[in-house]
Amino acid sequence: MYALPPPSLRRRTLLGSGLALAASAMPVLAQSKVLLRISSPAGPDDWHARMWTVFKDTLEKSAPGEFEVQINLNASLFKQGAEPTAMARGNLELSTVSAFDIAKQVPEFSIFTAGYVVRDPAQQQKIFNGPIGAEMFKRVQDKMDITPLATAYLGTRQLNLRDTRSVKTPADLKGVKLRMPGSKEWLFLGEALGATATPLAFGEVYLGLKSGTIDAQDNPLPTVRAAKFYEVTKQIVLTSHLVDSLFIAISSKALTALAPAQRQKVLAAAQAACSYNNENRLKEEAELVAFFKKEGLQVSTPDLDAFHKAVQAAYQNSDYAKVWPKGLLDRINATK
Ligand code: KDO
Repeated sequence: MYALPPPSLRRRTLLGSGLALAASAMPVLAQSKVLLRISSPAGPDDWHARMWTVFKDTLEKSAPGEFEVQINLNASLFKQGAEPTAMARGNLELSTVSAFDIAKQVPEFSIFTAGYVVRDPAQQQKIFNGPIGAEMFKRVQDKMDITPLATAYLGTRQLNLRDTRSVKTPADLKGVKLRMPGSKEWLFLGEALGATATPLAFGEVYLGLKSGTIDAQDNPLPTVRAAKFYEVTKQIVLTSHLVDSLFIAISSKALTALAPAQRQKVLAAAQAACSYNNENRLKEEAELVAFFKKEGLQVSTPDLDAFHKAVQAAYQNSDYAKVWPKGLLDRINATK
């Protein structure tokens, strides 16, 4: 697991100036709880929403009475994608950030937004808990003023269609209005899959599918269940195009203001939350095809080779690949 915040932060906070020391003493002097506000677009029934309760409970056990953890779901505090800026400004302490959120400010992180790069959840954990993760998270810290603490497996993204159709290759998705979250990195992925990508916030997807303003959405199966998208769709195509990650991140300002022992406890709570999410999500992901079939959905597997080739070619020929650090793709591929 990711043991400690990367060295640049440790230098600034643990070995740093009197300012850091004064800041770390603040919560005790004030005799008040440290406020940790969390914002997430997830609905309460998804594992990466429930994991925040594990975070809160773990912290309450390791540091009784020291923290006030406020969990805000359904994008009720900040809209989806606005969390990193809010954390950098000190208006929010914690959230989950995606590779897509990061790539907006750290373009080389787009390697993790590319379809069919990360192979499976086990490899994902090895990548982000090893040297690649440490290097890439340092770039995030330096540029974004947030500190990634632990990596949650959001699941493997699949296509979910409002009406049934035969989908074997990307060409079969021509003209399909595929909802993607709202950023150019997400839209690129949707287009690489062969569809017509259209941006929409997560909270509007259910109604978009119901009313027919969109034809399809992509998300991991546990989210299709938790957000009840299966009620308003007829087909799942198991493209498995993205082994998706969410990083629990904390505002670096907030982290710096904590006493060293508190930092460790927050880190341990984030790791416990991710472990809870990862275990439950993996287990559920394995069971859900049967559940969706029972609910009357058609579940099909396309020509995965055709999808791999088309998506990988789209990225290799794009500007995204130009800024990927030299050799990183090979190092990712070699991570077993
Ligand atoms: C989504 O909007 O499709 C997405 O899956 C994108 C993720 O990065 C993440 O924001 C997620 O939604 C939310 O946490 C809701 O599950």
